[in-house]
Amino acid sequence: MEEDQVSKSKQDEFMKIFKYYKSNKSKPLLKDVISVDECGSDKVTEFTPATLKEDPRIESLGLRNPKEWQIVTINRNPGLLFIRNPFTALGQRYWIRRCLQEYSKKPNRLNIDIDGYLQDWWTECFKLKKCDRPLQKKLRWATLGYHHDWDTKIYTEENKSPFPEDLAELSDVFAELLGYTDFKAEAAIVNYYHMNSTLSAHTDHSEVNLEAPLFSLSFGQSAIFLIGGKDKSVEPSAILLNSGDVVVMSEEARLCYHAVPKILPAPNSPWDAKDYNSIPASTTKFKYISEPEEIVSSMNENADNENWYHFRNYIQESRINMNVRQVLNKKQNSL
Ligand SMILES: O=C(O)CCC(=O)C(=O)O
Repeated sequence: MEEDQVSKSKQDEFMKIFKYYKSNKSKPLLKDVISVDECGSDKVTEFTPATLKEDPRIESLGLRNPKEWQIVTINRNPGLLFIRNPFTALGQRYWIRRCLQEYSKKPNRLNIDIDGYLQDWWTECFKLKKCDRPLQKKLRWATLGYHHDWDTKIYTEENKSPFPEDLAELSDVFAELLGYTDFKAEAAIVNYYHMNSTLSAHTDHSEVNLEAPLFSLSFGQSAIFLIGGKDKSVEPSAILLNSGDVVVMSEEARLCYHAVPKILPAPNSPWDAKDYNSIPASTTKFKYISEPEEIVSSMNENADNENWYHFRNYIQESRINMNVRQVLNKKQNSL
């Protein structure tokens, strides 16, 4: 092979693996996909941050006791942290519902905005009583806080709306427990995937602050997540993400290429696990949530199976990923 052909084929290492897992013609083998529950210390390393402690906010946010969390680093990918589903079943239900019913409302931006203005997509889907499946399937992303501009990739003060208090609080809890000081959630993309959806290779580099970690939370159907290096010549690791799993991209991993070549059926339905009992009223002090009673009552609404029926129907065939970023540098107040 000529020298430039060799270097081209090296450059395409990421794409080669992406295409392999994406393929529907020849079904990919999953033997090299890291499943944190099943793999050994050659692939992952258990990690208990010194900052991991109980936090009075966790129950109201739908999280389990951090002492029970399984946290690992991925040996091939320094800076990448993985938390195996730290959510209760009620917590999974709450966050799935928020993504569908609340984060899809104005003033947040949606991919379907170009088809015409919809104030409230989820309600619109049920306007005629029967679910409008085609409209439901059209939603692919919503942006919150500083809105990601898909063309320019530049955030601006003019293109910004209030960041949801509950998601800011949840991100703050993860950041504090994992020892990332001063993290502030300022922008998020919510991705809505169906069984044939993919997300191509990219890096997230629009934020002014590239030192702050990026938190990526997955719910619903499973996915193969690829993460490689700073260019596409690095062969990516393939990691299985199940409902509730949290990936943190920090340090060296923050600017690495990543992608989702495949959505897979979830092996189980943790949103229907047995622990979806109501939680008690909270007197907890929150940093961002201004109405603590509201989050507790919204969380508890989901314990009612009838209430949760439409959300279950959606998530049984879809995956939702929320990825949360800090945009500004410490002490910077605006762009
Ligand atoms: O869906 C995922 O797990 C990844 C999403 C992502 O990389 C992004 O939105 O930038």
